[in-house]
Amino acid sequence: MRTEALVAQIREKRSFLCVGLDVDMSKIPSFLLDEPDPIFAFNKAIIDATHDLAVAYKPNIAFFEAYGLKGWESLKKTIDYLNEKCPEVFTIADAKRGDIGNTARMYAKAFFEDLNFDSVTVAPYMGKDSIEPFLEFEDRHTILLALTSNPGAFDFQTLKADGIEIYKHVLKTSTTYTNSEQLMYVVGATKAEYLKEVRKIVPDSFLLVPGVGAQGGSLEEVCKYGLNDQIGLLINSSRGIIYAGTDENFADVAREKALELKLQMEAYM
Ligand code: OMP
Repeated sequence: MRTEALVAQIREKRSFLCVGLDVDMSKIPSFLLDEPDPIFAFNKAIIDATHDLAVAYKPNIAFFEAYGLKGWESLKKTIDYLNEKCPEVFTIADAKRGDIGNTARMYAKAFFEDLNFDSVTVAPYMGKDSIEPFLEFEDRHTILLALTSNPGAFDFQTLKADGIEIYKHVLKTSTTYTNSEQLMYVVGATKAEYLKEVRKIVPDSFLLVPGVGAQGGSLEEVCKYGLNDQIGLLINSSRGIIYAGTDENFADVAREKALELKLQMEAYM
């Protein structure tokens, strides 16, 4: 998907909500466990209930891989359903990959060609040759971890090298890569005050911002420092939406939570 199409969708839906599909079988309503594919049944219900409110969906690959072959089948069904049912939405494979060039190329093939995702999350630690193979895919986006939402982010990402924090090196250096216009960046909602600095380096890039809801990040702060002319934000909530309800009406409750966030976003647009 081209960035222009994402921006048009955001303006049309008046939302920059990303729904995270982090499906844990121990948390989904128990009646779904009788379904032949409980994970897909859960995702389908969530997608059906929220796709007019969300502009992006982010299946976190760990939650599928944890269930082996069956989990991978559920992932395939989920992405195929998203691409067929709501082709306008932006899809993110949250895989946090990163490896030497020829291996990176195979990761890129897996997520862009075989599964047909619009984007994939990538860890920047191994540098240029681990990232550029993803950028060779036209109209696909690579979402680099810049400043993550977890407490461990301070172990390395904010340390200084040559007087500059490492997450700033990630932002600056990556803008020199071939096809860097296809890069987006992860900045955690729990680090909203850093967005001012992030925007000085990448004023026009889209930022994927996880960490509102369950991790305590503030939507207001993120919007204050992160919004740009094209909106430039995708704000993810996973547990806060998908596990808000626990019984037969879980999808309706998920919709209510998604609507709450969408209305708050609309107010900041
Ligand atoms: P909730 O805390 O349940 O909303 O889920 C957050 C989702 O975003 C999970 O899938 C995380 O793996 C992911 N995430 C973070 O929480 N923090 C980050 O810094 C980066 C990500 C991510 O890349 O999406």
